[in-house]
Amino acid sequence: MIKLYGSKMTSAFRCHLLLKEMGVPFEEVPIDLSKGEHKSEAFLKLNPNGKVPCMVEGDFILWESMAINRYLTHKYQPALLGNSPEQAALIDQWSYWAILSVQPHLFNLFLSKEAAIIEQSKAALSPMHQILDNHLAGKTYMLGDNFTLADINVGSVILVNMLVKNDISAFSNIGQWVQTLFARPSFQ
Ligand SMILES: N[C@@H](CCC(=O)N[C@@H](CS)C(=O)NCC(=O)O)C(=O)O
Repeated sequence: MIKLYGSKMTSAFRCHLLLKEMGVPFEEVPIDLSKGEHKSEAFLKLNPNGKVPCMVEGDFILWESMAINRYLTHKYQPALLGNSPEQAALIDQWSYWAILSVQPHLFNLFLSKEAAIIEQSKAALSPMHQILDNHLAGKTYMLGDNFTLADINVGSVILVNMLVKNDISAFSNIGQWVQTLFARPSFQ
């Protein structure tokens, strides 16, 4: 049985979403960050970075949420990686974009109390949301008609806007896509 360390309120969220989407059974191992459980000796043996998520399947240990999601998809539902090398590459492109370019600014909105940092992050996010909104025009999902791992990986980042109460209602294509995602049992 797969063990997933980290709660849904962390970067483990996208791994939870994917496992639910694929219907793969797993055990959620809560790691209380407020109690420093991610820095415990036992957890550092699994992930020396002291961060969640971490996945353990048998004697295979994997950390970094995007790597975990790619592994799980490849193993359990490769159709979610699209139907060509090009589609798989586009899934990677959007996944890296979301976690490397977008997420740091959303984390700033979540963690920072400094008005200047918050304003800078909001200003940086706006053109990125515009890029995504333009991309989603006329599409149901990130890659077109079919739901793929890109929807989970990018969706899990974009939904942080709701958590930090960053208004993205001006981006109507993103809004429509988010509603489509929310209709899926895994996202519910
Ligand atoms: N790039 C990593 C980020 C992991 C990460 O930053 N996790 C946070 C929770 S969202 C964490 O464990 N923070 C604890 C710490 O940094 O001490 C991933 O996507 O897995």
